[in-house]
Amino acid sequence: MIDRRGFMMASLAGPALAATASPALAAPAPAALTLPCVISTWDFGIAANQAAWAVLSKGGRALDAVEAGARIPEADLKNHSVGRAGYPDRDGHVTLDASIMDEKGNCGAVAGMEHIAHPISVARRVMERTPHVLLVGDGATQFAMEQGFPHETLLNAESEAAWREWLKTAKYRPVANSEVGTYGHGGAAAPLGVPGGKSNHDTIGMLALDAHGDISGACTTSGMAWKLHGRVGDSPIIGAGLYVDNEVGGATSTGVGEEVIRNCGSFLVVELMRQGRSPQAACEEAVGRILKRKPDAKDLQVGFLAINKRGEVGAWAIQSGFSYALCDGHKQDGLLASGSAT
Ligand code: SD4
Repeated sequence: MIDRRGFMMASLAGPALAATASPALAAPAPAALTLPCVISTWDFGIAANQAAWAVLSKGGRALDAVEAGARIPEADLKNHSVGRAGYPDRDGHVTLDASIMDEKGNCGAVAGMEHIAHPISVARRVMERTPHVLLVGDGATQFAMEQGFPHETLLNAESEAAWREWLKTAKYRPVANSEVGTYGHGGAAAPLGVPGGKSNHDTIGMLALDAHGDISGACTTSGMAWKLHGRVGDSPIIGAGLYVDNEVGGATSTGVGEEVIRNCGSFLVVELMRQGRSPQAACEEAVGRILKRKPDAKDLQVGFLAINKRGEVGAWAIQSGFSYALCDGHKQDGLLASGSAT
């Protein structure tokens, strides 16, 4: 278990730790962001935050901000972990997961949805135009098309080539999470590295506080590369990959979704903050809970990112390499390395 000193040292080492992830990494996290503000997972969160900032800086609603922000990596053809050009599942299908939640506790999500490039916007339509929370698979695609979203081929040449390369050595044997370097299918060393790690990271999780102090969150991903067809991760599960509560703050996660779902990760972080923990302490406790129940999870990556209503931010991961982007009126391109438990 990491102690406070360990965390401080990891934080101090942060910029060096993540220097390989991006040259733009800055100093350790500020004590708090000023409102309005937005934070998101990974270095591609910088561009997403700036799209969210365009909404927030004009006095816009946090919900509109997180939707606008999440759409940036969804549209990015160089990003193989979110939206268009996402890596496919074992059978070559690009299946997308997303969820969104507002300050009133309204939420919507889609899981395993194919052929629609902006799952975050479909999730918002589920929230606003249906009595439901979660639509899956073909039903989600059908709903999206009824709502006017274009039907597209999401697998691009680069992603297909990577999948075909993986197929050469894949054995399609489901394996335990503890087999490092494989994800879901034994036999092949994962060409993408540690599941959820630096080179196999997916998912943008985003949390925004608007000028009124209202919070919303969004989470969108193509999930783990080469997953079993039909596998759903944490990102579209409210309370796992995303949770916000306007009395407290919000949390989101990235990494191996199974471990997050098992521990109701984002809900846990928010509830710990409700009980008085700082966002940082809450993220550390949630990671610690995963490792306590399942020590083998040390070989996987899970990262939590959280913010409370005062704009205080926290982040913590099982392994080093998790970065997160911060944006407020002072600085719109902040990027920090999270500390880690191992
Ligand atoms: C999932 N949490 O589908 C997502 C993937 C991810 O870094 O974030 N990987 O489990």
